[in-house]
Amino acid sequence: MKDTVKNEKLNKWIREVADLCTPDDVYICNGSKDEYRLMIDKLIKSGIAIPLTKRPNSFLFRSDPSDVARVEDNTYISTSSREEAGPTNNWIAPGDLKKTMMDLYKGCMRGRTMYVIPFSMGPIGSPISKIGIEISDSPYVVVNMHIMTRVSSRVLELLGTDGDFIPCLHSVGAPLAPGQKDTKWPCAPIEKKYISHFPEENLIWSYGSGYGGNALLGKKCLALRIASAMARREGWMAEHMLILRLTNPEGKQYHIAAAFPSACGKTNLAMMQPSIAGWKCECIGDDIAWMKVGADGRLYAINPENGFFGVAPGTSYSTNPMAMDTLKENVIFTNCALTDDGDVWWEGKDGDEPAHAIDWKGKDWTPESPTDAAHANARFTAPASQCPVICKDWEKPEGVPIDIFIFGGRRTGVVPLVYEAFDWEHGVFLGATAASETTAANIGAVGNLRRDPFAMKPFCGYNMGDYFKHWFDMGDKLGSKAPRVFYVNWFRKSQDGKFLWPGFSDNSRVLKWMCERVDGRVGAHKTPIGLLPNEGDLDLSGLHLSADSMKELMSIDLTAWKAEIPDIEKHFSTFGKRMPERLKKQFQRFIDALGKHV
Ligand code: TSX
Ligand code: MN
Repeated sequence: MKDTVKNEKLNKWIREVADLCTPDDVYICNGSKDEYRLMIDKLIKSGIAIPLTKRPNSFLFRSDPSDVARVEDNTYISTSSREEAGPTNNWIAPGDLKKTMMDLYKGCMRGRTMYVIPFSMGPIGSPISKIGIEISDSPYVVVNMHIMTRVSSRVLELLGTDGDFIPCLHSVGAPLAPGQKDTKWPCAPIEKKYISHFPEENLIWSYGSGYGGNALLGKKCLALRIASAMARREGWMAEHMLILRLTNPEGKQYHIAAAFPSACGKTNLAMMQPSIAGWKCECIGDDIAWMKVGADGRLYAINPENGFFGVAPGTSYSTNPMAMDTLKENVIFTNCALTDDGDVWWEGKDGDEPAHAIDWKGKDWTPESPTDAAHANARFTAPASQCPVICKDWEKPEGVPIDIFIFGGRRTGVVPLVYEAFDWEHGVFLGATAASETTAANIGAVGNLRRDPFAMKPFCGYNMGDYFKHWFDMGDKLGSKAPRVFYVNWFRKSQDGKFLWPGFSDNSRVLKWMCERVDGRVGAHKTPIGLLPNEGDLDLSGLHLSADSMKELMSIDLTAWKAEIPDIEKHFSTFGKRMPERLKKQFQRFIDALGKHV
């Protein structure tokens, strides 16, 4: 251990954690292919990883049925005061939470190996990147971190003797008594799961879950919750946004960052291939954007991740062919179904459903079975570098200059296909009021309207009222170089219940209009809710869309918009004193504009 770890803070922390958690072994990861292979081989031997004959170097894992998703009710932002965490976060005082968790951590790695995982979020050495060290007793976490982050001994070198890092402590919370046989997916019961963030000291403590964002701490915990708090302190942005590059037929590049709540097809948009001739679209990231103001005053974005941790069900050659091609080899699948010929399957995959499969719980499944073969939150973990349309500049240390921000949600009615904010301040209002109707993928009733400001509700590591203010502050800093802001809704339905907009590749038509707005090539008309495309400006060439459908898609029903006011009022009132005056002013402007158009 002494040989590889020269960083004092890290050495001390490793020793403290080992003393507390009492693992059988400590292993420092180097991120190499050999290390990955050795870990996978062990997981295969114990029956935890299932090799897939159809996909080279790819494996299926099945989680415990109780450990299948992020646990938001067990997720805490532990700041000195409850006020600092704000109304959108669970809060326990740091002293109390640490005491509770220290008791849980005591001896929790008995019978297991403690892995020390040095990783970089963002290209190693980029001025925008951050170094994290995850300590985990889960080999599944190690192999996933290999794909999702840059795990490397170079990170330790970069740390040197006194460099700083974000400590991320993780345990599945299932110590083994001497001779006790391990389960295939060890984890703790729900009442012992804690996903805790201490933003005032850049610290993450996770206990009891081995799944996704609860356990792969570089992603939601570090790159969003902790990073958002750092970004506010340091004057940059950590956002729940995809990043893409559009290139027009003349070769001009536009960079777009877009925030959507879950079940809106964010990964699909990130890898979308345009249906309009001459336009090119490349993926830079599908989930998180870290953005800093560059020397030229523009906003530059990097994708801090190294892979895609995507929802498998619904992913197909028709919804996302580029994702499907990303998944051909070197992939970890979790909670997908296993076919008899040794491939994975999930609901919504292309072709016929298999006549027989093993479902995500390890049981026989046929099309007659009453349950789904794959879990609705089944995932793929795949290297971003394997995406056929990954942008050649996706690892550029300085990032790409953002021209356009998009917010959106899934709305059956009311919200038109696309509109532009009048200015940055109005754009902040659009982000702050973003809402989506719940689908079967959410818990609770289908079709309820849920506010998810900036798609950051589960991921903002501090008071969301202050987060809104941070957006205004960034606007002040960026001035005329701020990205233009748009709102989209791909999901509006006609009176007879059919989607009005074809979506997917045809969304490129909407993005094209945004680019032409940036260049001042097209106008827009002012409405109470924002700037709408003028008739004929949206490129609908080759699209079979009736004039009536288009009219319905772009229509603004002022009565329906007025009916939104009480819900926005209720939403905004939860932020109390922390609600920026400038946002209240935007809301008042919105109310007034609607009032004038009776
Ligand atoms: O991801 C989606 N996008 C963004 C794509 C770049 N989805 C899937 C959402 C679930 C995650 C969409 N679904 C989109 C969309 O733009 N639009 C729709 C709605 C829709 C569904 C099916 C059709 C059309 C629209 N089919 C036909 O028109 C044949
Ligand atoms: Mn996400």
